Amino acid sequence: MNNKVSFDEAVNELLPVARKEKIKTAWDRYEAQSPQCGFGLLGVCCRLCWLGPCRIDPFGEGATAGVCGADAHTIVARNLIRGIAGGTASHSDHGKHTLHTLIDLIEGKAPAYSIKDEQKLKNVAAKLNIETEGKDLMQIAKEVAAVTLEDYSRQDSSVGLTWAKQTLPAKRVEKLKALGAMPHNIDAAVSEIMARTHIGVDADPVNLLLGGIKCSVADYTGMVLATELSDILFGTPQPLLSSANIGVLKENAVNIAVNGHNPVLSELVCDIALEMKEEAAKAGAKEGVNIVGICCTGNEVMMRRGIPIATNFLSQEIPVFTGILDAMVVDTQCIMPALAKVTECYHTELITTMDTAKIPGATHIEFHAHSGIESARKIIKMAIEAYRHRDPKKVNLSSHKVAAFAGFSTEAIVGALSKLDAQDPLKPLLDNIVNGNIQGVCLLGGCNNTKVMHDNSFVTIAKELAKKNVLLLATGCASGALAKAGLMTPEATNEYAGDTLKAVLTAIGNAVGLQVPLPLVLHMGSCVDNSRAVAVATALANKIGVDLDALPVVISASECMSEKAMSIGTWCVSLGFPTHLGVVPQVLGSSIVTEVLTDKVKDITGGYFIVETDPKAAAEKLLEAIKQRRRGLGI
Ligand code: NFS
Repeated sequence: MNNKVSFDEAVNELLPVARKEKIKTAWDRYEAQSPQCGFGLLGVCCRLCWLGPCRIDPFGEGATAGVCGADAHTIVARNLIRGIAGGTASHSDHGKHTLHTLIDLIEGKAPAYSIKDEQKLKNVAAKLNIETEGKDLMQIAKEVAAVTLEDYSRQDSSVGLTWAKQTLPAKRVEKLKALGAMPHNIDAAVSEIMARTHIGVDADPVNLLLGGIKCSVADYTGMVLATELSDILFGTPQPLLSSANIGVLKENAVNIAVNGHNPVLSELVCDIALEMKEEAAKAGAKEGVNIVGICCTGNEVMMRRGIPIATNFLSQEIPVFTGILDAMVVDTQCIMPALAKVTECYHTELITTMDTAKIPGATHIEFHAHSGIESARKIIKMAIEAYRHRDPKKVNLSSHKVAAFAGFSTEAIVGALSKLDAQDPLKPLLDNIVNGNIQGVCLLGGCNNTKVMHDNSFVTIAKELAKKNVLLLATGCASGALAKAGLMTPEATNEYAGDTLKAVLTAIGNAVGLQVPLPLVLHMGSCVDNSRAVAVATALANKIGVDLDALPVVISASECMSEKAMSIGTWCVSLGFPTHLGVVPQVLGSSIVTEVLTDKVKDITGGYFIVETDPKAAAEKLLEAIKQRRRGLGI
């Protein structure tokens, strides 16, 4: 098999180590799965009841319906919206965990946590229409928590989700309501999908897709509240300098990778790591404890603390092959169970922490908000112990490490712009969009996928769009890829940005006292932090009195893979954005579903999917979508 699987040379260099040791990685497992099931790829396989499994012949020569009579359109639509429900459940579960940590704090049951950003709490309260005058912080937090809890528990279906209504433009909220796509309760939206896709319920593909749109609004809601409550508890990110790629592991430190999505645990691990420096030194690790990040937990701690990011989703097994990763602590989502087998061949401890996310072969150290400090200590102790058992024969150091700026929260972006215009911070951004210095904005997000070369599409699309003066934002594993590729630096702006974009990023860089341009790609955080990009877009839309679908803002998920990516992609379309997918979604078995997603949905939400697997062609299509929006605005 080809050893050049990635744009990231650290991956290409360490993969042969695994091959030599006969350890299988995601790329080997993908090869073993190939060719993948054609029915599955088209979405025409139904396993929803035990009459089946049924599958539809895509060539029209065999079965045209399952045993119950469901045809390809029904089956494809049901499969898709079940994926959206899965993604929504995941994000909202993350949000709920953060909410319950806040509630535990308010009730005095989470001594390790505090309100780190008081101003953010007040701003959130104001956004949710909660009066703050004369109330102490804990009272405000209590009321924010109560309003948030209602979005998970409201039974009155005539009332929409508060967080969605208060964070989206009024015009969008009205549109969603008119479509019947404003949920009243996040959990209910998920269970509604499960119920309507049961055998013998909703068979109308278009109605099913509308259900998917409604659920995706619940997904957005779970994400925005997860981001905002995390900022309250852990601080709102501000620009900082960090580093990226596997070279962030240190030979003389106890290296711990935090992997997953939930900052509730990783924040404590980072706090306690500082305290246990001496203990690590006693074990021989002169540089103490070195925390690095993987996937979205990595993005969370990078954004708030400048913790370096080692790698992203698809290459999460790779750091183990350096032989100097002492522990990988995982929380939830996008954690490959394969890690247990890979770490078994090394001294690396794999530690799971959540009741709902255990992996056979891993050590489980239960983590709860009330006893988090003890768990974090146990985890770090285990890592220090593992450090003593490193096998020098298995050490393969990687020199791949680049600088990466992160921390571009909405507040940080507005703060930087306010240096240009203190009274009206959005004006400089808007003026530059109107005069064409900035053609539009593209949010690069989403996962990695073995179906395309690792990290390659993100980098290609970013460079192509930057050349054409498109402002680039990034989240999730896209930001991991772009950070590793060195695109989150001022140098990248100088090298790749078109002249007018460069001038704007330089002007802002100078205004904030950097004396260099802002980075080419602004790191906005983890996947739930896609909500930060919506906040920027909403502020722009509100300022000029239009809905989101009028803005020259596009989304690209060029290596999408997870159910969460399905739900995010769908809400991007629900909110009105042209949304690129660089991996073919499993819907082509239905002409109706395909047509609705790529075309007809435009008429109802203004957004639509662009499916293009070639990154250069994708960049052109995204640019064309931006130009179309500009024409619509008459600019
Ligand atoms: Ni998003 Fe983050 Fe990565 Fe994809 Fe998984 S880690 S939440 S789902 S793979 S971007």
